[in-house]
Amino acid sequence: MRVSRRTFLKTALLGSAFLAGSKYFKKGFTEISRDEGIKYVRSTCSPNCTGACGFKAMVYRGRLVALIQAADYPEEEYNPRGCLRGQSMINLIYGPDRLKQPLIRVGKRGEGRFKAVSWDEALDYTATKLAEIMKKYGPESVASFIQVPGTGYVQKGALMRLSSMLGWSVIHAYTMNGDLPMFWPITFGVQTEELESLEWANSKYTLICGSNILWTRVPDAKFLHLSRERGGKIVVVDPNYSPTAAAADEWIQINPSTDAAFALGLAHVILSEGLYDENFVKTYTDLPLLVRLDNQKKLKAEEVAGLSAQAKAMKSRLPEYRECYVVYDVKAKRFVIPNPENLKRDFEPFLEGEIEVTLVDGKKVKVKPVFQLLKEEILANYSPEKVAQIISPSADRVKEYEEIVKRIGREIATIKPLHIVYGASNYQWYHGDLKGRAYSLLVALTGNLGKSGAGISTYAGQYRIRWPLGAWWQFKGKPLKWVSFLLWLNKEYRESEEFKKYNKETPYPPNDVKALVFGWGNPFDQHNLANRLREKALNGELELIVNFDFQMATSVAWSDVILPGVAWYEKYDLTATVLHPYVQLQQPAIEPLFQCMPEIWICKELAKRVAEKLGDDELKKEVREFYVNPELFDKEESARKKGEWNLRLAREIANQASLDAADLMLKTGGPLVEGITLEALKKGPVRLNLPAPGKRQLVFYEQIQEYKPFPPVSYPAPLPKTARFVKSGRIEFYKEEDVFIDLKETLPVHKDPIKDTEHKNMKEKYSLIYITRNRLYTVHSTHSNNITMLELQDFRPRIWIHPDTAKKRGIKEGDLVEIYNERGKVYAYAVLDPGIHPQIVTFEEGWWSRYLRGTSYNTLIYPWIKPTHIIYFVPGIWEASTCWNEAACEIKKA
Ligand SMILES: Nc1nc2c(c(=O)[nH]1)N[C@H]1C(S)=C(S)[C@@H](COP(=O)(O)OP(=O)(O)OC[C@H]3O[C@@H](n4cnc5c(=O)[nH]c(N)nc54)[C@H](O)[C@@H]3O)O[C@H]1N2
Ligand SMILES: Nc1nc2c(c(=O)[nH]1)N[C@H]1C(S)=C(S)[C@@H](COP(=O)(O)OP(=O)(O)OC[C@H]3O[C@@H](n4cnc5c(=O)[nH]c(N)nc54)[C@H](O)[C@@H]3O)O[C@H]1N2
Ligand code: SF4
Ligand SMILES: [Mo]
Repeated sequence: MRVSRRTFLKTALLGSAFLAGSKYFKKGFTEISRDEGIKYVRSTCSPNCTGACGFKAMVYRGRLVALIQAADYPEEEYNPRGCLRGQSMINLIYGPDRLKQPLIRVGKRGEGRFKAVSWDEALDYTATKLAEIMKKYGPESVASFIQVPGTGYVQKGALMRLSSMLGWSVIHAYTMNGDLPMFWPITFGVQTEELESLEWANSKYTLICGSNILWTRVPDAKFLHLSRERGGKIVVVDPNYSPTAAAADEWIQINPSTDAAFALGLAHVILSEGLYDENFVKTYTDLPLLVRLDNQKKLKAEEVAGLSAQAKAMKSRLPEYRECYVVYDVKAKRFVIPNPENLKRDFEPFLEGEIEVTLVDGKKVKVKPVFQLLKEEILANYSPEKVAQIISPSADRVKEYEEIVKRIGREIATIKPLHIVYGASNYQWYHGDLKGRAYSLLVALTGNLGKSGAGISTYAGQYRIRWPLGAWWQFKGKPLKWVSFLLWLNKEYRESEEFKKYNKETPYPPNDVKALVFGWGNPFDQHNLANRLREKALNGELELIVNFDFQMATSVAWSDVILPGVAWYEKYDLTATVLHPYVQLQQPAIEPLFQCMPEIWICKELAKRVAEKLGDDELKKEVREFYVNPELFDKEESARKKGEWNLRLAREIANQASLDAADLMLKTGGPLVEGITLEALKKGPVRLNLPAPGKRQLVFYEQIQEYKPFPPVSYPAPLPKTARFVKSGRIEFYKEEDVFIDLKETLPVHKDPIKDTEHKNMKEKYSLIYITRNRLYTVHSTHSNNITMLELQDFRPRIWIHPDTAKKRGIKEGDLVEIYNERGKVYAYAVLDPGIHPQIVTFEEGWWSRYLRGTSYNTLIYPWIKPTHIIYFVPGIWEASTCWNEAACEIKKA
């Protein structure tokens, strides 16, 4: 390298100035002990990635200098966890986009022009606006949301506590993200269940259906390899040759969203060859329950002559969410009522055939067991021949696919334990619920639940509430008022006949949503479905937007006030993830940079100031209890009065308040966290007290091994809210609610993608499907601006397309391409990849608009709502969920 004399001199001068200024200069570098002033703090990395990897933060003179994998999990296999994103988090904390102080917008929304203001000014401004909106439209017209709680129960809980205290609406991010796999509540009555990743190594057969584990579970992917080393087989079902497919024993390329047909084809093999686990089916599922052929409803015991008295007596002893159904006992030769509260079986139900039953009114009706109906449906419509026609990507491979279906059907029925991983991208389609119901059928038919290495899992973000958090999340027990994100965005649907017909319980704020207060999310990139969020910001429908980010993400530019929060090495918090069932403590390694503040403090200040602006004396008194210990609140107020208040004091108090909140959640969290103390967590991770041996996270261990009824509880919803989804107490493959009958979805069936949605509106004009998979180099849009990660991507957003798709449109490798439909467009550079399905355009979500020439990849997507998803409303458990991939598009050279 050539250095000009002038540059050389300048550098040398700067260097010596630094040395002269350093107090260590006189001692000489060699005299400094390497350990002097170096400390390590155990914390966790915490974006919304399912990772929650333990890290040791190395701090030197108050500055974070390195992040080192903690490698201190009690199970050696779990060590170490981490990835390059987590290790280069320093790039964000000290990066050029880091927010420094509170901001108030001066330019137009989206423009990104702000004035820097003091905390007092920002908080008072926000509180005044919020109080005005609350008075004018009612408190529920302010909506807040946090992202996935598992990345931080304390600070995120503070925003929930604030929302509960002030009576705001709350949007559930899990459904906003499209992460709720609807087949879970439909089939099992739960939000989700899963195997922890350590258990993957115990599976002998892993069927990965549209989950890109090698990219999206970086620290867990090794357990797949471990499974293979131990003789397990890994099969990937994906329309695209994903990085995970490349690491598998076998890749089965299927047409987009044809998984239900594929799974039912496998079920065909299992049923027609008698390979199913009869005892499992009879004991744990609704397959033996009888269905009336006259009305397609399950036969209720109280309808049956001779059973109704017994049914009434039984029901009076059961919780009201249970229903008494009927099986025909072939040994006793009579109709009997299985106990929905105890699955231990003392009858021998018949599974196949048809019989007549006399009802209390003397009417005779024909009934069949669900098993019989299911078998008829599958034998008629899902033979390997028929399925091959649906799933095969080309006509000349149909015969080959027929053989594949037969072979895989036999393999999964005979090799145990079987684990199915049903990925988010795969269920994020309009009919994703049907696909999940079909995949669940496979684990039930083969008896692969409740055991080590067996089950079906969906891993999507750190959403899961592992134990009750209400003591902190609710202010004095005031329940949260939920509002559905998709209903908010989709006014047409809200006003449609279909909605009116099927919706019974989804609430909506009478005066609409007028203000948005959020943190830990970047919705103006990640969720601005069909530009609807941006529209609401631009046309003034949203009167106030308040954001807590710690860096200048796109949503900051769309906000009116920015109250800068802090990153995870600057505060205390509790974390937990679905992939390894540990509770961990985040501890501050450094003081927050600039004027950034822990979110708990921001929420406390907003609570106090909104109460004042509202002039509500009750609230003004109660707000002392926003921090668990009111003395901490008093301490800060008294310092303020004496003129002794400063940021450092407020942070110290906020840190103590954070620890108090964590302690409260552990002490009130019940058996799963019993005995887990902050003291223990300061040293390292502690496993949840799960019921399976070794405290392992297995799928429905207690239901299968101890005959407990379905569902287990899904926090925070109380059991009566969710148990009504599976009134039989069993795994349900037959759904009898009217909407399922109307849509012909009482049983799992295959329905083509796009047909019921896009092509109803846009006809066949857009023949490609736009899939936005998750990116290796970012966690959603977090790390979008990480210089290390950008370098690995040539600083370019890309789309992956099949060479034939490209050729037809005159697109060459590296060309700038416009991907568009009637709703929006986005730009990216073409990668020609023969592993991509010819009908698919794969874009990697998570790019900030600034890297996309101002376009947004989420403008192409529409907020579809399926009517089966609105018949109940339990936030984050049964409600409409975004389906990102149900989007048709076209591409051209830009
Ligand atoms: N690196 C990284 N990791 C992450 C995240 C991240 O942003 N970056 N985000 C985390 C979060 S919150 C989530 S929700 C998860 C999501 O993680 P995943 O569940 O792995 O989802 P994707 O990566 O979007 O898609 C996985 C695969 O689904 C395939 N697919 C799409 N449609 C279909 C279909 O119809 N059938 C089948 N069989 N396959 C299909 C795609 O081709 C793709 O290969 O990842 C988590 N982990
Ligand atoms: N088209 C399409 N869109 C998608 C998806 C898709 O597959 N396709 N996937 C969806 C899914 S599954 C998900 S989970 C969502 C994710 O969507 P988002 O949750 O909106 O994702 P991020 O971009 O990670 O947003 C996190 C933001 O919070 C900030 N942040 C991080 N930690 C902290 C903190 O401790 N304090 C504060 N104050 N701020 C913090 C970060 O700087 C960042 O701006 O995206 C969804 N959007
Ligand atoms: S980004 Fe995710 S996988 Fe990577 S270190 Fe952080 S938590 Fe772990
Ligand atoms: Mo997610």
